[in-house]
Amino acid sequence: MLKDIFFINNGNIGVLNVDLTQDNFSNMKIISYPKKLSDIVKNKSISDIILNFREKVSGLEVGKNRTPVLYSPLITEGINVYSCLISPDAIIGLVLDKDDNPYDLKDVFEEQINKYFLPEKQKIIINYFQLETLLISIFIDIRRYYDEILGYSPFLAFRDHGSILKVFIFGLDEAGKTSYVRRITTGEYDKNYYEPTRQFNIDHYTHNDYNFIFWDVPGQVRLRSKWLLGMQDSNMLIYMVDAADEVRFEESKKELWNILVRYQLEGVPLLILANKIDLPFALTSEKELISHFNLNEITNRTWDIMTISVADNINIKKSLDWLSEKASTILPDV
Ligand SMILES: Nc1nc2c(ncn2[C@@H]2O[C@H](COP(=O)(O)OP(=O)(O)O)[C@@H](O)[C@H]2O)c(=O)[nH]1
Ligand SMILES: [Mg+2]
Repeated sequence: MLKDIFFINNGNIGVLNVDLTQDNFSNMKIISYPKKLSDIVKNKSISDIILNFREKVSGLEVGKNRTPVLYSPLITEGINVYSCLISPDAIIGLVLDKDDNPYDLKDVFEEQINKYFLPEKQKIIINYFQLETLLISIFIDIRRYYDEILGYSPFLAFRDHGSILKVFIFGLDEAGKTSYVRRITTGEYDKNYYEPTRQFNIDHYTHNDYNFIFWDVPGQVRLRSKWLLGMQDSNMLIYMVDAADEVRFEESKKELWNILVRYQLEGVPLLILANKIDLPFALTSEKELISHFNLNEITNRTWDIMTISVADNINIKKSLDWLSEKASTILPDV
């Protein structure tokens, strides 16, 4: 089973220029998901892994044509690592269970690397936020591959076998996205809940035997351009609106339509959740919401709207039922 994915470079993604054969790794940047690499391998082993990488890096031709190079898998300090040099100075690695055969993953790993890290595609990665999205996306794709192709028992202790459905939740900041996912996965709501600074929340939840992975991404203006990247391969979309914040309806409508017109996401079912109907001034009329957001003009997918309150736990289960009903049309055999 794939346990973790990590990325290492010199801490400057804009300029991929570190020489891994140098001794100085003081600026080294490590990103990993879902766990911190240091929690998995302990500090001593990270440096061992890197030493191993360095030995392999020297003499490689990667610097010339910048083509990714898949390393042979290695077990170092009991850790099973399968990695790829994606540029002269950056490595992506998979941490596997000790008994796993890394070559089972060769095809899917190569496919993912080619999808995102061929020289001409590297340009699109402009910051760590995007990079983290990519890592998570690759992680999920490889996990899906384990489940669906290799037939491993599903990850995260899912009760029943079933494929994983990616549900992408977007919407303006403060709409209640993070509270919604937290309500679903923990049953709790706390208006003073302090959201961790992590830029992404990815959580899983099983409902009616369907395994959902919720992607909850930040809605701040400066991050909205990244939505499209994380949405790739989504099975369903949830758009969250703050029904009590009519002042921002226009802005919210614009962001929704920015995504709806993208051809990449055509056909992906959409559920619009109008949240915070516990507040006295919230707009609770579905009809009016539909007209505010021009929802009747959506023709390239199935969609629905629900008014909800995460705070008062209104219609949360109903929204999950909607997701599993759509899931049954995507995965009829589960
Ligand atoms: N009254 C009310 N407040 C809510 C509800 N859901 C979320 N909030 C509050 O709205 C604010 C933003 O929520 P958050 O989940 O962080 O929104 P996000 O930015 O979309 O992730 C927080 O203060 C929440 O406590 C709701 O159903 N009713
Ligand atoms: Mg949030």
